[in-house]
Amino acid sequence: MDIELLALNLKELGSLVDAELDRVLPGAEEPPRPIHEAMRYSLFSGGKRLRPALVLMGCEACGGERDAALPAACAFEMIHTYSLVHDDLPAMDNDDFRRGRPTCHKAFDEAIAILAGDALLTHAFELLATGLPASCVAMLIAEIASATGTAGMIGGQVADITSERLPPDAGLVEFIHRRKTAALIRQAVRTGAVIAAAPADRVAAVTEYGGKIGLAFQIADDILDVEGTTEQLGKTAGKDAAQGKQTWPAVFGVEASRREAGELVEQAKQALRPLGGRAETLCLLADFIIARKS
Ligand code: GRG
Repeated sequence: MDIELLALNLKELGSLVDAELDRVLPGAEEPPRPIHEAMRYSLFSGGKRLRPALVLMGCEACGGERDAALPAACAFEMIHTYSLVHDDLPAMDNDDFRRGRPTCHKAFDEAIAILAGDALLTHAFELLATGLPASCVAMLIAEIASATGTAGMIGGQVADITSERLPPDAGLVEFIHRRKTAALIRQAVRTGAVIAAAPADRVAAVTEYGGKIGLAFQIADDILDVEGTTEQLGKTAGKDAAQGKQTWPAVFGVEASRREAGELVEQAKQALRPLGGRAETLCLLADFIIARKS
């Protein structure tokens, strides 16, 4: 399989996830309308659907059925979208554009954007509680809550906000990236492996892969913020430097960052060796994560 086939695979998985999200979300007409319109506005706005694809691919790479992982895949996209909606708020990164169109608080208002983010998060956990296999539902809910709470995504976001304009610091940027971004990506692919009832060594292999591509993803994102355009990214380019953020290029420079992302991807692919040929799609996805232009 080459990168074009991966693109087709991602498109197919994205369509599957979109159809399921449409099915499980309250309709835009359902009262109270503004919140359901806002949730749908932010979810159906052209995201890459990387995290749900990782849930589905992680499950398939471990011999599981795609359908068993679909509710969890949708839950990860809801959690990810909630984080973007809240991150864009004036109290946080204060951004006007996301996924190529006005951010949720610009298209609606701040109160609705806050509530839409909250509702996406709570809906995600409802979906997990009702859609995960009975054998692993409690364990996965605890793990996903931890990966998205103060030990993970929220903790990383707090460190990100509170370290703006501090001198670039290698330890700090790794602390932020591992929590803000890598924790959710790592948990997405791990969740797929657990749903497939994979043996512990395979779950561990997939989890190691997830942590490494998660960090590589954020380093690639930092590089894109330096080198990409607003049009290409669908969000304001060059904001990290303007806000004095802790980024990989700010600490190590762009070229060293590119090298580090490449090495992490190679290590991630190595980690998948116990899975053999079944891991081919995940390996290609790792390459895509650092080759992407948006
Ligand atoms: C507000 C609780 C809370 C957390 C915010 C994830 C995050 C923490 C903030 C979002 C902004 C940001 C820079 C996140 C880092 C991860 C990242 C690069 C997200 C964008 O992910 P993509 O490129 O987005 O997969 P699409 O739109 O394709 O889904």
